[in-house]
Amino acid sequence: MYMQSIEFNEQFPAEQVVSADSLVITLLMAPKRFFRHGWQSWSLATWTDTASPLPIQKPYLLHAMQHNPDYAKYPYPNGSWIGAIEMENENILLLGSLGLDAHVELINDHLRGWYESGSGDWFVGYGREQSIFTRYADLLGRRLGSAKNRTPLRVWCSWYSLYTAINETMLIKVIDDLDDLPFDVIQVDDGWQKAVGDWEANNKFPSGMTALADKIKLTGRKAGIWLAPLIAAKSSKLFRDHPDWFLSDTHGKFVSAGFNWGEYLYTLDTTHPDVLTWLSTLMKQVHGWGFEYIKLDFLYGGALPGRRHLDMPREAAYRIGLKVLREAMGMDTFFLSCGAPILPSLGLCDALRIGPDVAGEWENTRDSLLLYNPTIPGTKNAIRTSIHRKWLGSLVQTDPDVVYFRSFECSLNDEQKSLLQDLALVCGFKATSDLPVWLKSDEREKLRAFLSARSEINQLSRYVFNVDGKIVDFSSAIPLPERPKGLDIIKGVLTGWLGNQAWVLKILDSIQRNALKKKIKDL
Ligand code: 9PG
Repeated sequence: MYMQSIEFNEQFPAEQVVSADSLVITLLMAPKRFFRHGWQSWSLATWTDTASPLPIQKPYLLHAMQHNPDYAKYPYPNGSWIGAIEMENENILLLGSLGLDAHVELINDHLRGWYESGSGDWFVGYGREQSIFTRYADLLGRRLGSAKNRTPLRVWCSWYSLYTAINETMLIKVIDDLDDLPFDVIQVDDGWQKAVGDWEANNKFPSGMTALADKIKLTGRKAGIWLAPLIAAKSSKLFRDHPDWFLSDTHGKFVSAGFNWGEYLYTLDTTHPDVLTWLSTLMKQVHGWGFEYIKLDFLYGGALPGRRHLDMPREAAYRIGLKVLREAMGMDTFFLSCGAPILPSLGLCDALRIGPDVAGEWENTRDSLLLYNPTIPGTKNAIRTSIHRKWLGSLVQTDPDVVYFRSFECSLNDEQKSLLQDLALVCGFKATSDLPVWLKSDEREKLRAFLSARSEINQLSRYVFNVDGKIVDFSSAIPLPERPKGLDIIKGVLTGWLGNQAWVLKILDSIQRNALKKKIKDL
């Protein structure tokens, strides 16, 4: 074990790079605030109050898909690769790894980072927040690379209106209805595939995926598609046919990649040669159908802890898989990674989702208060985490998820909608799922203006930006929910228990699907 320790003092250097398995910085006193950096796109990133550690988020069944699962119940302030603290003079001290498989914790006046296996370099920066993060990003770019494709694309994505209820007829109608709205990409999201793991068109797409891509391309736009190639649902043919391709633990039990679509999820071992061949063939096929914008989702699966065919650190194993996917889809394809571990995805994708999903509501009481879950879809959650990852913008296109212009099927008020739109401008990524038929004529024109404008952005302070001469303050999205009190504690325990039961999630999933089908039928 190669341990290093340094002491923080008045003459601390602005930056240094230290090599160590484990590096401890002894501070002058216990800090009040800690910058917590979540592992993957959806995991919480924010400044937290060290006086009251965050409650463990619920339900536990979803930890693998929302957290760095090994640290989901960690009792001290901690984060993936990065930890920073605020000083009295408003300077920050940042400890960030320059390699993968690293974690940082704060215990009283000790800020400590360690590599899960072996040794690596650490960046230690002290000074003004924005310049320290910029410098850290710069060094990360040199180690891990940065996106080559910097041209921002304006995307219409099917998810946040139609969800899994998409079908060929409906998408063709959307393509027609979008008419001359200035989108560069029409992206088909979840719902076209036979199963998660079986990436072939289902019977809602009888003409097949090539025909759909052709239809999109005829409008002069790129065709985009969603897949989650590293995971598979328990009921998929892939999982049944190739159980030996999936990650298991030391007892030989399959590693859970979470629970979604009413099913348990498992994850491929990206060190297995047959898996890599399968991934490569899949990507070539999807690209061959005509899709030139590919959103790969639930990518965290490839980096979950487990026993692999080749014994290597989990994030290094993930990166092997991601590289194969990237090369097979073609370097000219626009690659958006989502649900992706942040550092291990750098240099291999063009864009990265930097926060949880938005939703047509600001905050959901069940999820935020009773489950204390800041990763579950919701606009406040999405803004909070995305704004704390804006610093990644020099390395990759940062996707804060879609914006809403519609008032139909959306309870966000005008202020919340425009905050989300301003976030898109600040992050430089414009996307929406608003169905053209849902937009009133003034909403459609506002969307057109938003898509057409070029913006001038200036960061004034942590949460305040000058966006085209308008002062935009994201502070309203930052507070974490209040800790439950009184009766809510009991309700929280009960909700957490229910959320942990596969049968409950299965019922919820089928209720949601039926409600959606009904809604879509009226379109
Ligand atoms: C499709 C969606 C969309 C979306 C992605 C991702 O924690 N969760 O339970 C959770 C589930 C789904 C999810 C995010 C989090 O959404 O971010 O844009 O593509 O999959 O299924």
